[in-house]
Amino acid sequence: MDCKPLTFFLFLFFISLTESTIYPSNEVNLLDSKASQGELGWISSPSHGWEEISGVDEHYTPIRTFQVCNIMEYSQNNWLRTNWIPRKSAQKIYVELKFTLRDCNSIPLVLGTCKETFNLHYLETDEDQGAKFREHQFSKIDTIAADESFTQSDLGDRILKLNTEVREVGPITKKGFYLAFQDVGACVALVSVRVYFKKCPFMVKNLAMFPDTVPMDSQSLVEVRGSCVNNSKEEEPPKMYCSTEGEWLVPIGKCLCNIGYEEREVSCQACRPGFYKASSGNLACSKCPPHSYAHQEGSVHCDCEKNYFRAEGDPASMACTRPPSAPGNVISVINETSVILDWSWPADTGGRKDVTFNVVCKRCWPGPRQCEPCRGAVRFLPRASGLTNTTVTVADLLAHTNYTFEIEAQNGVSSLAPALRQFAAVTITTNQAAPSQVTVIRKDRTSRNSISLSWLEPERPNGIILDYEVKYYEKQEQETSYTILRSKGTNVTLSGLKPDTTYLLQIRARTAAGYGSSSRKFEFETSPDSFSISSENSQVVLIAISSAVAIILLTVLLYVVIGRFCGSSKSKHPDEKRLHFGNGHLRLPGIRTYVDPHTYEDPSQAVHEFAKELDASCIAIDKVVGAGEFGEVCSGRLRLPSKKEICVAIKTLKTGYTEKQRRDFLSEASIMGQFDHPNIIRLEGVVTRSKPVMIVTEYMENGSLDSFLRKHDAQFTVIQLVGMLRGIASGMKYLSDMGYVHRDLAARNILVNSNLVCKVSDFGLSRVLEDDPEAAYTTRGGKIPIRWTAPEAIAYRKFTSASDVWSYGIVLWEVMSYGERPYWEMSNQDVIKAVDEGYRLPPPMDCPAALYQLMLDCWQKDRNNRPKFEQIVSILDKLIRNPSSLKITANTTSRPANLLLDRNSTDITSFRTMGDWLESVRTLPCKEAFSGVSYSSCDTLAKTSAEDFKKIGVTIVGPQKKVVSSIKALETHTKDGPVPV
Ligand code: ACK
Repeated sequence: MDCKPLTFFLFLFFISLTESTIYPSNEVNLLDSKASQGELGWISSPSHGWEEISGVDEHYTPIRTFQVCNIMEYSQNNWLRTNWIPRKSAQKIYVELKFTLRDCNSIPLVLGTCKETFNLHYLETDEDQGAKFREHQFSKIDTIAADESFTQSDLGDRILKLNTEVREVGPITKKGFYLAFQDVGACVALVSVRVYFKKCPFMVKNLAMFPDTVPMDSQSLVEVRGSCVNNSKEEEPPKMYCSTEGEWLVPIGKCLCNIGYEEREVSCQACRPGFYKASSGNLACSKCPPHSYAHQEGSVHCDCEKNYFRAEGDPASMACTRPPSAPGNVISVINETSVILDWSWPADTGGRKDVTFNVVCKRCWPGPRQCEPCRGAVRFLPRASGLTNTTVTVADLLAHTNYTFEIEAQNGVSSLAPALRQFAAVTITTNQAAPSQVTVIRKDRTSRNSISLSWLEPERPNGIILDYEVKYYEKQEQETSYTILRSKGTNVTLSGLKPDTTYLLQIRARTAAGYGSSSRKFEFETSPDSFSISSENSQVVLIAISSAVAIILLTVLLYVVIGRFCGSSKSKHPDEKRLHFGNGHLRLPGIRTYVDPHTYEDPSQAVHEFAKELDASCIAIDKVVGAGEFGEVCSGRLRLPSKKEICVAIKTLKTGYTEKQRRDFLSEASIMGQFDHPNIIRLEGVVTRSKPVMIVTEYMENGSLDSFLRKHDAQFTVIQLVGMLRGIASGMKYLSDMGYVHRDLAARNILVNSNLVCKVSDFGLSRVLEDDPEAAYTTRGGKIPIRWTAPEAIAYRKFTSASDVWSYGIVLWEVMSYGERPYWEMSNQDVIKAVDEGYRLPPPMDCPAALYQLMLDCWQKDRNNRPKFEQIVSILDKLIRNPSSLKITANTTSRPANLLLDRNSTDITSFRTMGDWLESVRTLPCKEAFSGVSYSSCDTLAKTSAEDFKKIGVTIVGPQKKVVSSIKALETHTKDGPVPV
């Protein structure tokens, strides 16, 4: 029977069953029969055995198959040998056979011996042996049986079952090999033969590249080191194992993308512009944070925009930041020598949270850049720098001193941008403050009846210490009765004490600002009374006592004689004034001192201590006479129960006042209420318990002295004027004795009553700063009535009774010139400059030389050389008693006399007579009158430029004109006779 039709069928069915020819990536084909387009050219032996048949698959791709079906004959041994297959790098090969096999039972009338298997053989050789084929050289790999065979009915159903068998062969050591298929009587169609070996294919794992790797033939794995992809680096050496099955196993270690690169599709790619990557790792690149940029690819960081910075330690992911703006709204609350500074958070923190504040303290003087860092023990609470809160307390400043505080907000980038740093500044002037405590007291000597003590000045005197108050009492008396001593020095002897007694003692210092707090109580004991006389030494003791008595008597006698001889009525300790108090009350009258209401914790307590509370129903307001800083000033009447009605001036506090305004307003009463003198305006009382709050004083019919004099120009006799001046000096003496420094003594602050009695007025703590329209801000920030103020008070706020004396000299000038404005229209700056250079106001017209001399004495640069008020009073008294002394005038020409006098070249004190004075002035060359500007004649002075006038401190047009006109007058009068100065 011809078997061709059968093979035909086999083939027909076969093609429809062809599988896809996509192989796993880890399989490398050495032979694939399906891939062959033409004849395979395998050797078939015998030639009528295996037969090569061509066909097409479902895609019409030609394929080659071999089949054999010699089942009708006995003893079949048909061989089919492949071509030589190079081994390449294979160690173990795989043979995949696809075939169909006919079920012997399904074939009717089989004549031979039908088989359902065939054999697979191989032969290794180093070279192709061509057509030479010898069966015995081949080694059998296996007998191949079909898993699925087909029957005739399958053919009818057109279903053929394709078998796939795979056999491993190895290790192969020679360069190539052959495969051979031995048929021993089966009906088989070899549809495809594929020979391949396995490998672990190239792979990128964890950014490491692993090359193609052929596994070992044995069971062992091949360890393969990976290499990092471009732009990455090993974090841990990357490795993998290649299994015999061509699979990568157990990846270990990894590579990380370099900084500036991110992992993208198993490679490391540069960050795009606008992105950065600061650390290696497999993170993605990040977008540049605010206020930064990265123009380049592969950026490892973003640069900050202009004026933005990154502090050390700022992460690259943080926005660039800038220094904060200045703190705002600085508020200072001054309490004597401490100040609480408070400010608000800067409007712009620069984008950071680490904002802190630094406070710099500078002590300032007038003039440009006249500040220097605060030295000494200025204390900042909690500290000066690194403040996290918006407040600081600065303590232990000097009293009456100008300070500037610079508050800078800082953040982490401030140090990188010094040019952008900003600060807020506040200038303050400390108040006067009482001295600090006396802390060190030493016992120098003790006897039965006395103790000598000395002590150290308080650490912070806060001014000139006027005296010390020493208070002592017997310990057992429990302070019900005590004695007070005053001492100008820092030592004292307590005498008249009881022997063998314990005393307690406290000391406190006093300045113009009042008393400081008392020292702690020190305990001292007098020596015991050891003079008990025994019988055997009574004689010795008697002699000793008689000698002692004799010595004492002699001493007393000497003291009296010397005292008489010197004509001195002074006590042994002129500085000490002793007051005795019993049950806490004043026993003997002594010197009272002014108490600064500020030293009271509660200022309203001070008002009620020094001022009487009046019932508003006792006051009748008549009319408004003027306006003050706090409200209207009215005239009216006060009728107290069982007292005569009197005229009063009533100062009111306008409604809507703040607590501070109320305090400041009433502080005037607290001060005025402490004074009792005919030349000090008398306080009648205050109304604080009903509104409006009022201060009631005696009524002064003629109002303030300056306007009164202007109203009555040239209407008084010199004696009348001197009488007024004497009153003012007397009032001022009283104030200075009380330890009160007025600071704003000026004719406008003197009131005149109907009897022409002048009284000093205008007290109060803030008045000098706020109330006086004449007060001007100095460069140091304080407000000072420049024209009336002594240079040292302007320059460094040294306000003392001596500076009040300077002001008194100006009042003297105002009085003698009938209310002329001191220094006319010169600017404050020019006044300061001129006075500093030694120029002084000239004598007013018709001013008695003695009074002008007194003015000049009051205007001595060295305040120690100025007369005391006590001396002024006595000089004026002498002038009043001797009116002829007032006849010598300092000039005789008409007013105004506008030239300032140079004290260096014109000494008025040398003019004993009017003739002297006139002669001196007549011969005084202009260049001497104007030191610093050289003039050959008064002619040229009249033509002098403004620039030259500046040199002598005259800068504004008004005074310059006046000066020039006076110079012209000077020329004229020099020729004619009388000379204005
Ligand atoms: O120059 P005068 O009339 O006098 O205008 C002012 C005004 O009030 C504002 O201070 C006047 N004045 C102040 N105190 C008194 C007083 N005790 N007696 C009379 N007038 C006074 C001052």
